Order: sequence, then structure tokens, then C-alpha cells
Amino acid sequence: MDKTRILVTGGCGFIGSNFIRYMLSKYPYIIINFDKLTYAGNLENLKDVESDSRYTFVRGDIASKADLASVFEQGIDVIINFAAESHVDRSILDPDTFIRTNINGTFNLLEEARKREVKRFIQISTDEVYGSLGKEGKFTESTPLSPNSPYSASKTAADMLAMAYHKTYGTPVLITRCSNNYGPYQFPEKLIPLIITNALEDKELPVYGDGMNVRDWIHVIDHAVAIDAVLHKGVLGNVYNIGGENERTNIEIVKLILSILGKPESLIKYVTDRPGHDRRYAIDSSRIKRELTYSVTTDFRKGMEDTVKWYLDNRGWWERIKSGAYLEYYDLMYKNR
Ligand code: NAD
Ligand code: TDX
Repeated sequence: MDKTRILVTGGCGFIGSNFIRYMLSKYPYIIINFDKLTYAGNLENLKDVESDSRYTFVRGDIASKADLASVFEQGIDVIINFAAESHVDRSILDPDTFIRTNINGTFNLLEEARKREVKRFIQISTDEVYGSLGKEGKFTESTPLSPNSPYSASKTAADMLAMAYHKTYGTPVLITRCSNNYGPYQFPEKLIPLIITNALEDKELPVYGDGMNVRDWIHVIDHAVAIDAVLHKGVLGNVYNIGGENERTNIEIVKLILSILGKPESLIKYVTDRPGHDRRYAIDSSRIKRELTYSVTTDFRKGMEDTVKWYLDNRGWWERIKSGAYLEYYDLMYKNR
């Protein structure tokens, strides 16, 4: 059996938990999930794999060198860094933790990778590092980095550190930059789960600005498959864009959810725009498709119907989140809009 030991940071969040489940179902690897359990980390997301002997959970903070040292002493072959503060609106309200986790945390992981000679370090980045597009064009891997929010600036800084470690120390870094994910276990502060769960509760659906901002949506499992390809076939030092080939305006997404649920459009409420709101993201994924023979397989309509069904079938999961501390943030976020 292959005893490769993979450290997945942030594995209790949305993408990390889907990725761990996917990897355990496909490979014999040992997975160590290292997560701080912030408001966004939830042990329930991986309840079904807890008894798998190849899986271990370690509570820890990537911004703490001491927490990291103890996990690295056990031996790590591969690092996949999902751990991050991930919500743009929160980064606008309170950027501090974004700098600490996304920049200092990634720096600490790179230092461990350098000292302990891990075989691969995959930095999970985002298309937001490229900034905003007008009506035409797509981000390629060589588009200049031009982040607009504290969140995307912190992710850009982490990418630059990772690339500098590759060039200076030969650290075996690979970077992925994916577009907007959707699917099960996404925290209900992000557009799609917020709209689904608010609609189920017959609450207002806040749409920022004119609702015409465009995102390129990808199912979280298609993202997991792309990371799998980068892990096994990616060339060290490369950046790989990952897109869903599925550009939609926000208002289209909201109306699609309402039509799947059979709820009225009168729930929609246009609210004050997000400051510095990026207008359009579109990804050119030709490199990963061509060089790593990757393709997206989830049909968007089917993926959205399955996602809506997941939130219907897992009401307890999101009701517990929405009745807790998250409410405070929600009130702060939407009270003056
Ligand atoms: P998420 O907010 O759902 O999960 C983040 C996880 O990281 C949580 O489990 C949290 O507890 C953990 N975490 C936060 N700070 C930590 C720290 N200091 N130490 C250890 N763990 C910590 O985020 P997500 O949507 O799953 O995003 C995962 C990664 O993918 C992020 O790096 C994000 O930038 C990137 N990304 C997200 C998207 C998207 O659409 N959601 C798209 C592209 C890239
Ligand atoms: O209530 C809302 N109303 C609204 O109109 C929310 C929460 C969002 N929006 C808009 C803002 C964006 O144009 O919907 C779009 C999507 O918003 P988010 O779900 O917050 O995602 P976004 O800001 O695009 O960032 C996401 O994709 C890239 C992730 O949160 C990041 O972690 C990832 O890097």
C-alpha cells in the first residue's frame, strides 16, 4: 500500500472537506487534516470518514510555528494548502486575520517545506489574484496579478512567496488558481448557499449592485479532480488556472435557484454594492486541459439541482450554522445595505 502522507490544511472547510472525501475514495494515501476550526471549519463536514484508519484530524493554526512543528515531526510528503480566510466581504470588514492566516500561515508552511524537504507543495490560490475583467478576455497564467480586495491581496502575497521559495530554494511548489466553486458543504455566507438557504426560509435575497457581475462557476468535485491532476502530473514551479467554462451573472444564478425551488422573484432585494467589487472573472484553462488532460464534467444545471437538493436534505447542517455566531456577522453585513 502507498504510504504517502498528505497534509491537507483547512480540510474542515468547503473545498478541503470535499477534496479529502474524494481522495480517500480514490487513493490509498494517508491524509492528515490540519485545521484551526474557525467559524468556517466544521468537523461535521467529514463525519463519514472519521473512522477511516488512513484519516487523522489535527486541530492547529498554520499561523502558529509551534502547532506546525508538531505535525511535521511525524513526517509529511505532500502539503496541499487550502487553509485560508476565504470570504471577500469579511476581508473588507476586518482584514487582520486574512493577513495572519493567508500570508503568515502560508509563509510558515513554506518554511516547513524547505526545512523538511517535502516532495510537493500545492498552494490553493484563486482567480481573484488577477483582478477584474471588462466584457472581453480571460485570465491566463501570465495575466499580471492585480488584486482588489484585502482577501485577494493576501492570496496574491501568498502566491508570490510560494513562487519565490520555488525559485530561491527549489521548494517543489505548484499553484492552482480556480474560479468560484459551488456544491455541498459550502458555508452559507457565499452567494449560492446564502441564496438557497434564505429562499428556503422565505427571507430577502441580497443582490449587490446591479446583479450583473459575472463569475465562472465550477462544481467543487471538478475542482478536486483538477487538484488531483496537478498533484500527480503537474510540473513543479507551474501555475494552473482552473475554470468551470460557465460564466453567469449573479442575477442569473439567483433566478435559477428560485426556479429550481419554485420560489417567487419578489424575494430579490438589490442592496448597496460591495466596495471594490470585481466586475467579471473568466478563466482560460487551456494549460491544464492540454498539459494534464483535464476537463470539467459536471453539467451546470444538474450540478445546481443536486446542490439545491443537498441543502434541502441537510437542513440541520445549515440551520445550526445560521442560528449561531454567524448571525452577528450577517446583521453587521446587511443592516445598512
Ligand atoms: P472555507 O472558508 O470554507 O474553509 C477554510 C478552512 O480553513 C476552514 O476549515 C477553516 O477552519 C480553515 N482555517 C482558516 N484559518 C486557518 C488557520 N489559520 N489554520 C488552519 N486552518 C485554518 O474556504 P473554501 O471555500 O473551502 O476555500 C478553500 C481554499 O480555496 C482557500 O484557500 C480559498 O482561497 C481557495 N479558493 C476558494 C474558492 C471558492 O470558490 N470557495 C475558489 C478558489 C479558491
Ligand atoms: O449576498 C451576496 N450577494 C451578492 O450579490 C453575496 C454573498 C455575494 N454576492 C455577489 C458578490 C460576487 O459578485 O455574488 C458574487 C459571488 O460572491 P461570493 O460568493 O462572496 O464569492 P466571490 O466574492 O466571487 O469569491 C469567491 O470566489 C473566489 C470565494 O469566496 C473566494 O474564496 C474565491 O477565491
